[in-house]
Amino acid sequence: MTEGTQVRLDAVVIGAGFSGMYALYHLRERLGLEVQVFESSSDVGGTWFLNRYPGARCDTEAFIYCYSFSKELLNEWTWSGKYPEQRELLSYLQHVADRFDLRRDIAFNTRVVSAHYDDDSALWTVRTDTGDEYVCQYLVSAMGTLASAPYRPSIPGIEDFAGRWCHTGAWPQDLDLTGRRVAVIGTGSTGVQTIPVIAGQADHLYVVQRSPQYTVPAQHHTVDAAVFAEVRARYDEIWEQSRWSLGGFPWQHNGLSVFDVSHEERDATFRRLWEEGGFRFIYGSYKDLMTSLDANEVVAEFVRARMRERIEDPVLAKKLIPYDHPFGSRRPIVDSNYLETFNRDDVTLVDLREEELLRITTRGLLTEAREYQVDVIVFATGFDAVTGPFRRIDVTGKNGVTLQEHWADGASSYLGLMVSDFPNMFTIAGPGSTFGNHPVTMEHHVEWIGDCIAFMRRSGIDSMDPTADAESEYAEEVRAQIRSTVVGETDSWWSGANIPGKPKVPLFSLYSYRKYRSTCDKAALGGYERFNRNHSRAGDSVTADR
Ligand code: NA7
Repeated sequence: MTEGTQVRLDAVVIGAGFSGMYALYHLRERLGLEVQVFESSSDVGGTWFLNRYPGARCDTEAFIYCYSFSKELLNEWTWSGKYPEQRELLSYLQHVADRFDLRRDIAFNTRVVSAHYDDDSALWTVRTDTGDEYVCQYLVSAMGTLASAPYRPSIPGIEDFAGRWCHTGAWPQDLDLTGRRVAVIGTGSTGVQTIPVIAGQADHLYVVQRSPQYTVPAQHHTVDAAVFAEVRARYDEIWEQSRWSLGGFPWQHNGLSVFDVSHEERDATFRRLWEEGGFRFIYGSYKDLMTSLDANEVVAEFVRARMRERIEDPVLAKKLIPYDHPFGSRRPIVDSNYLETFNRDDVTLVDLREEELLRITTRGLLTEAREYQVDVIVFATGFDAVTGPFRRIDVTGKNGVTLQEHWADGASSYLGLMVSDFPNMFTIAGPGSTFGNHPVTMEHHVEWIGDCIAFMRRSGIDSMDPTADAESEYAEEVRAQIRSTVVGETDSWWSGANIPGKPKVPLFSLYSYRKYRSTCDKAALGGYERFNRNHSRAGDSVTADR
């Protein structure tokens, strides 16, 4: 295309990760729309294209961390083990792109810089950094919640550092850590994954910890093809269970309270789930783990005891085990060999609760206690979740109001799917959406969007956006849900608390995926009653419950 041209489309999708690829497939193949996807990276994959740090691996089991929409795809792809590595996931997504001929509608190395809604035409004008303009009726954000907005804290002195530094989410492919002195700042899911692997490469590793975290062992292992054959035979049941589960996984709690059973029985259940590893421990045990602080403390104590067993030095164990927040009140962490890494002589914990980090020097990190001389600083400091990806785009809705203005006091949307005054803009995993196994929750979002667009086309509706009341009532519902769980006021990226200055509001509904899903389905019943529906072609506008 010649630079500066304007193209008319039905839909623009931003991002070609898991959700953008499915959005393209669904809107193009199932609805017959003309769709264009923009992706700032040079290939598909999103999170799995960008996160290439040592040890990058999915912490959800492979057999349910994949698309379910195509039986053929499920039957032809075999995973190498329980948890797929970044490289394997990227190959899978590349295979999906080829198999469904998705690349022809994806513009790579192209960043969307603005999206403006025009009230009169009810159309969006999308501009890219190539200087081109695209006019479309539907705008779908599939930018993901994390990967496209890495966060690095501004620690004074970084510009003086003589070594190399990087963020885990933008890993330099030429960075060789063999024999180097390395500092990793951050012990969230990413830090916990990369620390054991970097420890095996570096001459000495300094782990800079601000807060200790609970961690559950992954119990990773390779998986025989025969096991996947069994899974394939049960896939209908597995997906159905996952779609109506607590978190998008095919396991359920046992329906009992922690206090309904004896200590021995409880301990046996926890030990069995601990051996199975990962999220089964969180989603497959007792019903009140996430809703009763007393029940949670019983589980937390079990986890602390298991963590203690893995650390040889009791003084170190005290620093690495959390006591100040409920188990599961921050995003659960699944690890392979994390705590054992601290038993090595060439790994040192720098506990920021004991020695404040003052600055970065030319030679490394200066704390209140001493200077740590390093060659490389790795920032495993997370992401500006959910709203971060939108900061790089000028999104302007009805009456010239920008999304940043709309979200100035905290991000909100209706169902995590649509924003009041931003008609026909759909946000996959937007603020207030559910938190769970992403491929499962994302497929539901895409299909909900597809159903909504199909409804609009059937009904001659040009544009739709949720009413302000629907959006604010939904936000209150999400807040109430959070208050009814053990998450409460615990700070983390789930509420935006990890980003200085970001308004603290729940960015996810953390209650139950099953409940969230039926709430979305109900919102569509009866002709999307809580949405403003604009029939401009017929000159007829319906403003719902305002
Ligand atoms: P997280 O979970 O946000 O973890 C970031 C880590 O970085 C965490 O340990 C933070 O400490 C630490 N951090 C952040 N800022 C600082 C400063 N200024 N000084 C020291 N330490 C700091 O990000 P991840 O990448 O690990 O995981 C994000 C998600 O990706 C994960 O949940 C999965 O869904 C995939 P804190 O605990 O806040 O004290």
